[in-house]
Amino acid sequence: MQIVDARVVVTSPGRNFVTLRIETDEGVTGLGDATLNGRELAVAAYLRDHVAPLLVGTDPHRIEDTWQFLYRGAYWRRGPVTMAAIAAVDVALWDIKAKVAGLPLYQLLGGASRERVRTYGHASGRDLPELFDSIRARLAEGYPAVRVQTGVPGLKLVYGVRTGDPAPRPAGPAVEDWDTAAYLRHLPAVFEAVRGEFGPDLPLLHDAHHRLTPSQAARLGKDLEPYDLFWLEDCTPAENQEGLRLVRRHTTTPLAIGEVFNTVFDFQTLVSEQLIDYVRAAVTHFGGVSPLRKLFDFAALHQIKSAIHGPEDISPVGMAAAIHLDLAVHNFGIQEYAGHTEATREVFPHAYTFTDGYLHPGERPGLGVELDERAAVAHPYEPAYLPVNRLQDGTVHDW
Ligand code: EZ4
Ligand code: CO
Repeated sequence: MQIVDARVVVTSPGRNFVTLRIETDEGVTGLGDATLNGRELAVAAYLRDHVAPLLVGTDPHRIEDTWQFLYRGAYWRRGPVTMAAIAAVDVALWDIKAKVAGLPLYQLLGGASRERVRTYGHASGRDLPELFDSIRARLAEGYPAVRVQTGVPGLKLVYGVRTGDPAPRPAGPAVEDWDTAAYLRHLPAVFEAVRGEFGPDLPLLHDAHHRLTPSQAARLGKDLEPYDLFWLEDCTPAENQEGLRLVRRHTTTPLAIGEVFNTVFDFQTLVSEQLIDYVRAAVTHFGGVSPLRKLFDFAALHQIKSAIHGPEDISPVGMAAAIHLDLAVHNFGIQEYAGHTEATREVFPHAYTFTDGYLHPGERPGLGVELDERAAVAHPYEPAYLPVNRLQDGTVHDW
């Protein structure tokens, strides 16, 4: 069996997605997600100009060898553009192998370790009434766990808090504002109110989106302990992994990190010293199913669980790959799931299902996702940026 074509499709059914389609001489095709939010065309060019020509003529069954060839062979290792491109190849090759085997991908990963995949959804509000409505909406959709993001008095636009307006696509990044002291004062009261309204049983998560120093994160974790969070996410930029030692010493609030990481080296200290409880990498940004499976096996040695990144900017192809892994690995924790627009579901018809807050990959051979290229061309690429975040004096802050 040989690869005869590797094509990149960029489409924007509500937001931009980059998809790799690999075709073989036996007519079996595979799909991979290469979407890097806000930098989509860099990955498309990396794949189209540098990777696709190397794939033609090679054996699609050699998944591990192809991964090592693309990773080591480039010499310039790591980085989100490189690893998203390699991820798309890896996932497309797993799709092909599973289709040839006539099995859903999870069967090739060891088979199901559970019946279904627990998810969490996103709730947010500028104030408590809006937040409570948003949590109720997620519960009505069936979500068994909810991530809670809140406005902060005095700040106009805060990460993860929907304004009610349609998603803007400004020419440049939207500017959000930030005040760490105001946030640290406000957040515990919000969780107290949410616990008061929704009771002790509902698993609650919160994403601090890399904004705190280790000592600030330690204080926040401690202040949130009475509200029994499922996790506190990205409490501090963890490029300095040793910084998590301080956070860990001061709080028992569970910690989740890793959606911007792209290799196991980013997790090495965090995992080997058991400084976190959940690894948050995405199939799409971590180089695919092959390396993510290795990360989960490494994490399992330290009682750390999986929690694959799954916001709207992971395409249904990337989501499907995540769900197959979730079903298969023993140390599964939870899956982030934000759903997709109607137009996205039309462009990417898929077998996976979301029922009563739980995902299942379905039984179709391969990933169980298709790309309707006719539907895709109706949604051409639109330039879009992630927001940036500034302090009140104008200084750029982590967003
Ligand atoms: O901000 O995927 O936990 N989820 C998140 C996401 C990220 C986006 C960035 O593209 O933090 O919503
Ligand atoms: Co996050």
